[in-house]
Amino acid sequence: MKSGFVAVAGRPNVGKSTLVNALCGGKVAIVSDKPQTTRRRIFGIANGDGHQLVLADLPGFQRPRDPLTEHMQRTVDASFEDVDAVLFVLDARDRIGAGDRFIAQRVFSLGVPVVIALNKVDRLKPGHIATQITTASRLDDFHALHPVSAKTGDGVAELRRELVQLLPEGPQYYPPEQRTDLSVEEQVAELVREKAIQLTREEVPHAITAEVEELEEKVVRASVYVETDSQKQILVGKGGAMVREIGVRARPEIEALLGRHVFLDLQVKVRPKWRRDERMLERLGL
Ligand SMILES: Nc1nc2c(ncn2[C@@H]2O[C@H](COP(=O)(O)OP(=O)(O)O)[C@@H](O)[C@H]2O)c(=O)[nH]1
Ligand SMILES: [Mg+2]
Repeated sequence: MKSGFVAVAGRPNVGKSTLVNALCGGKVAIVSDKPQTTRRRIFGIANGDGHQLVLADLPGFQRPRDPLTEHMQRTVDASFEDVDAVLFVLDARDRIGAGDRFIAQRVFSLGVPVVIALNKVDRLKPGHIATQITTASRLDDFHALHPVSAKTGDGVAELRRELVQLLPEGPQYYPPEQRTDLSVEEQVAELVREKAIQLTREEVPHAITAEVEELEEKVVRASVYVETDSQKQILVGKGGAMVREIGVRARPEIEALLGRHVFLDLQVKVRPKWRRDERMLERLGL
């Protein structure tokens, strides 16, 4: 069979995680309109006839500002080693500029084929897409360029075929029913974090992390951590309205993942400066 690893590179927010989900045909990675939603490397596994494509969804390239973002950038760097190809994602709705060129320098020097996905072409005028394709193609000597919409699925099947063609002969790395390398607990914690991030603004999303304390037949207990009391107040909300809303949004997806009904018990806790706490980062797999 053809099998191998493709790292997904690009600036924060260009739609890397949404595209990985689309390529895998199901939700593997959480998504939000806030940068830094993806904090660790997550394998999304796309299985097909005679192939297994393992996509490494990654945090966006960034200048490290604290131990957390430092760990994130280290993950990105390490994940470029030993890949069969790179999927370089650009945002068609944004100016293709210095940030993209900076990443291009890295990915085009790896010595593996680079496939460019020009994402978010949904509802863009053909003329605008054509201009962006021209700008993107000036970046470097890419293997192929695919305009896609991770949101509508346009162009995704063609992109998947392209990536599969680049894979060498290899073993089946994961059982075919497996779609990610995260444990069930980690997937549940990510879903809780996604809803919390989607419902908050400004600095708060960056200060949020989540952890599953207990996963039983009928009960899931999870903690949402923030760094300060005022952030906790926001996450709890008036009379507990916010934390309830997080639960309302997360529970159906958790139940779909587990394949059973559960009671979701969410606690909001303060953990000062957890982003600078190496032990906490390790515990969270960051
Ligand atoms: N319109 C549109 N929005 C998209 C598309 N792909 C992703 N997005 C949105 O872009 C934002 C960032 O997506 P995400 O996958 O988290 O980006 P990442 O930071 O690169 O992983 C989210 O609000 C997505 O819903 C797309 O194809 N079209
Ligand atoms: Mg992401």
